Amino acid sequence: MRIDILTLFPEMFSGVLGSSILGKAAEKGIVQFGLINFRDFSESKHGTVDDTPYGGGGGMVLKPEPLFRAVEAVAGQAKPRVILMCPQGRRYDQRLAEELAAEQHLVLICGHYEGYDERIRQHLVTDEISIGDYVLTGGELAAMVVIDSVVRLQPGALGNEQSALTDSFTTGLLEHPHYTRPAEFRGWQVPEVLLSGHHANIERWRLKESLRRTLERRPELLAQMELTQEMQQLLAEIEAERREESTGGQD
Ligand code: 21W
Repeated sequence: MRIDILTLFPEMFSGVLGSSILGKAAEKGIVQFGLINFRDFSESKHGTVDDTPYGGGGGMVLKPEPLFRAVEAVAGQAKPRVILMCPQGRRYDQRLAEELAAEQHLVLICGHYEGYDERIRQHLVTDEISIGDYVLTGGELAAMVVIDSVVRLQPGALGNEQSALTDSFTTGLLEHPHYTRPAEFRGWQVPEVLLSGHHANIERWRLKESLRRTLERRPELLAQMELTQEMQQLLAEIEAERREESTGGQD
């Protein structure tokens, strides 16, 4: 997979793209990154990339020419997904990460606190993505979130012990609690079942605690899921335990 990033601040990416899973994926040839400063594609000798808005008002608007020229320079023959990182875009989630992970070539466009000339949206961009309802100073951090989540889904990007298949947003449940040594820490015990060596009971406990956590924190995830017989049984137990607690154990 190839990922080209169009930004006025390419230096923001060097740490993230060079480190850890992403750096190793690039070393292994699983992904190739291109960092393009679209100021280099400006038509003016001063490197102008924005201008005042037609119709007046404040702020600046990114001009179409530098972005069109930069995308045309990286696009090649096949048509890449050209993604504009912007607050008005489709909300990013694991489903969209999986969709993008299946592409050969992504081009990510990052801007700052300014508008884009509408012709960029209409005639250059194939997708607009937001990573959530909060205001960033620019699209770069959002692009890094997309890149990180897409690259780790590429075959061979994760070590064997980390599997994308068991991620909570892939299984649909939040993770169960984890414990390691010591078995007692400042008087707090590790749950007995985890020390028992009884694997079937341990799996059942883990599934139950995953369900409990999802019910408590993200009930809308459970509502969207198909539940097995075992999950329904465990949820019934959890609900009985909750009723028990809310009556103070008096019945
Ligand atoms: C913040 C850009 C506000 C534009 C005309 C002139 C990319 C982002 C961003 C930013 C505005 C994402 C205006 C979640 C985000 C991003 C910077 C509004 C006002 N109009 N996902 N000026 N949150 N943010 N422009 O902020 O570019 S993906």
